[in-house]
Amino acid sequence: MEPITPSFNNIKNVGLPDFCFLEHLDENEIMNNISTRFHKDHIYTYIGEQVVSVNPFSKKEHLYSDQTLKSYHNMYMYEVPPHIYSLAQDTYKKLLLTKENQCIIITGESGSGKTEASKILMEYITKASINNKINEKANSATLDRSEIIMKLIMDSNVILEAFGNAKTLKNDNSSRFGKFIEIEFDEKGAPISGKIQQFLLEKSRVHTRAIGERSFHIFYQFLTSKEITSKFQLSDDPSYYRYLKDSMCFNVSNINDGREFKLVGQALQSLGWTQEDLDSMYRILGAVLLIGNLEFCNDQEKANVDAVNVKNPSILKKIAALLDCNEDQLEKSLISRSLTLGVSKRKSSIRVLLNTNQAMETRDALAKVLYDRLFNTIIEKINKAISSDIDRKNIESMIGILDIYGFEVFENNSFEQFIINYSNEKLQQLFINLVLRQDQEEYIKEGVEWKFMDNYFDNTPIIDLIEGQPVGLLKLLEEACLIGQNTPELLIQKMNQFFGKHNHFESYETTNNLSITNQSFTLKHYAGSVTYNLEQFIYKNKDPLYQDLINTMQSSKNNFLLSLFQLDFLKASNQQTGAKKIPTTMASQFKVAINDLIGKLNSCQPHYIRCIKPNDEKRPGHFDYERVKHQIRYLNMLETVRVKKAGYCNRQHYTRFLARYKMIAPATWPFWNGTVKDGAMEIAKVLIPSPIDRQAECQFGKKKIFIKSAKTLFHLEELRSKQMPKVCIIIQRHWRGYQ
Ligand code: AOV
Ligand code: MG
Repeated sequence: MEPITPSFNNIKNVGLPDFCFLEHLDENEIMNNISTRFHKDHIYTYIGEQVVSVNPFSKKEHLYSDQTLKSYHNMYMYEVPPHIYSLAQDTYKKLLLTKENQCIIITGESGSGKTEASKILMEYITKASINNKINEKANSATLDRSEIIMKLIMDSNVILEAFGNAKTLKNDNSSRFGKFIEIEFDEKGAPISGKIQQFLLEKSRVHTRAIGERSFHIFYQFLTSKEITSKFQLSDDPSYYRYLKDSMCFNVSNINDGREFKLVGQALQSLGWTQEDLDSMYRILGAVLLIGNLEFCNDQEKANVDAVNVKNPSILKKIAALLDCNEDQLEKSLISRSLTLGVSKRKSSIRVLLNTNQAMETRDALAKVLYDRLFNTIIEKINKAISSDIDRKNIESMIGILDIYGFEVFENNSFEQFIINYSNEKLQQLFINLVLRQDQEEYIKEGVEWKFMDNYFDNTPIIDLIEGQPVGLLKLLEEACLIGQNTPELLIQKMNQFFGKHNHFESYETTNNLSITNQSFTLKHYAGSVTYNLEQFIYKNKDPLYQDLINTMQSSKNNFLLSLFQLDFLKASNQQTGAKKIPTTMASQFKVAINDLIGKLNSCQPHYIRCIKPNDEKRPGHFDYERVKHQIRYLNMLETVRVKKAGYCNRQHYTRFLARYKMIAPATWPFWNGTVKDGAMEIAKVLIPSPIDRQAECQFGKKKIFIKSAKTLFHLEELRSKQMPKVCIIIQRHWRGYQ
């Protein structure tokens, strides 16, 4: 195992385990350290109590063995090599100690390793909390419940990834939704319940995506089952379905769809899904794929030449059978739309026939709504299973784990990337606020000297540009959706009018940049510039949900399918009773959700994992210096280390400090009868005899000692190593005394 307390010798060999140990702090030193460590297979490094993780793109089994996991049990972060386990242990320990809610925020760009990190975290928390419960000698009923809950939460990962992840050009297993998993504990630290919150699934992936990408894993998975495809008379060939065929990618080299599908089935069953539920789900998946094969043709006999009919009625028949709804009604809701005219009692309804484009749009809207509702229902069912039978009074505190979609830039960026990158901006801002606040608070709480630092990159102007009031990009987009006249060109004009001179905004009017057309704009995000194509923004933000489609789904005889549309019944009755309105457009709903989440995270004790992607080719062992440097810059790493170092490179509880270093001072060795703080002061006297130097290097807080520089920490370790033979002799004598 890597020693946590480095001597100057091994710095050259394996790098320093904590960036705060760097004596001369600059970008090069950070880069050298991270690169040395990466090449020596040390993918984790601390910045104080944060963990920086560099994706190895290859399995490192020894890092996650049972033995390694056990070696982190009950240890403090500074005592053990950097690892996600030590951060998980620290989080759990703080939960037990303070009974305060904890959250772990995992950030990094697409493919940097956030989702993997979240699974490693959960594995540790599962094992540590159950182990703790055994030690607490809890009654066996609670122990069973804890084990069951954690197993269900772990199982739900498999399901969520199957339905919410997909291969993109950046990542073979990219999360296309954001998730916040809360594990709730009783007063003894046993997990007793859980909750999963999801953020805006990228549902347009069901019908469209870039060439070389895949739709959600589950579609390819369930087609591998001959039993299911023959039961529902579906083709098992993914290329038969236009929705899957269009992006020309069916297999992913390191993903075994058949094997994953078995795991998904087992996980769903362990959550209590019946065979009937599973069958209904397969019916919906099959129907969604077949919906994509529907085509429309002009109906010459109708007065309106634009009007269309379904060209392939046999497919329509199959879809109606799978969804157990009326075939004629289904066709009607795809090729026409009812419009309500007049007000209150004078209301009347007319039917408008759709043209080909409108019918195709309606068809895709049906596929999207079915899949999105299915995804939400799955999460609801998971939540029911992991929170049932629980008396909420028993919940003392929780650990929340946030794993969202990472910052991404493609050749063509649309509304989805805008939302994804906006949420990453929000997290970046939270990081800046919390990291500064956290340190400030700790220094003040402990009563040590502290000098304020504020020379970091602040992304507040970008966030204000996006969500500012009274005018921000979201507001303009919302207006474009609610008011008639809403073309991308008009929207761009409005954006220019308000933000043409903004430092983080560019458009064709403000720049000669050829990549920006009159249907696009560029935002200079904290992590880089992204040009967004506005073409689909208004449509996607409106996310029209055609009432006729909903009515058709609500006429189904399949109970499972009906349950997906239950909320619409509720909404309709709320509208009649005039209940509070929820925001109507996607972006404004997302803004409310992300701000609620930020509020929640703000009320927890935060812990950070910052993930770095070493190269864009997913190549094991390859460290692309420039790509990493770019990330180091926008992650504000140098500034973070500076802020941490401006304070103190190391802080330790007096009890631990005394236990580890008491052999250094004659006054504390072998026994010390005073307070732990006085004992630590005795050790510090031996460490730095000059009172002035000592005062500059060590600060004595209420519960912790703060050590300024890594040099002092190394010196401390050297003194300890020198005294170790003496300790061994005494221990041997002690044992002989018993023999
Ligand atoms: P992400 O969550 O950050 O991207 P993932 O966690 O999905 O990224 O990681 C991408 C891939 O990198 C994984 O599928 C693994 O193959 C590999 N990987 C990541 N972490 C490790 C690790 N610790 N050890 C070995 N391999 C790893 V996105 O969801 O796209 O933002 O939206
Ligand atoms: Mg992910």
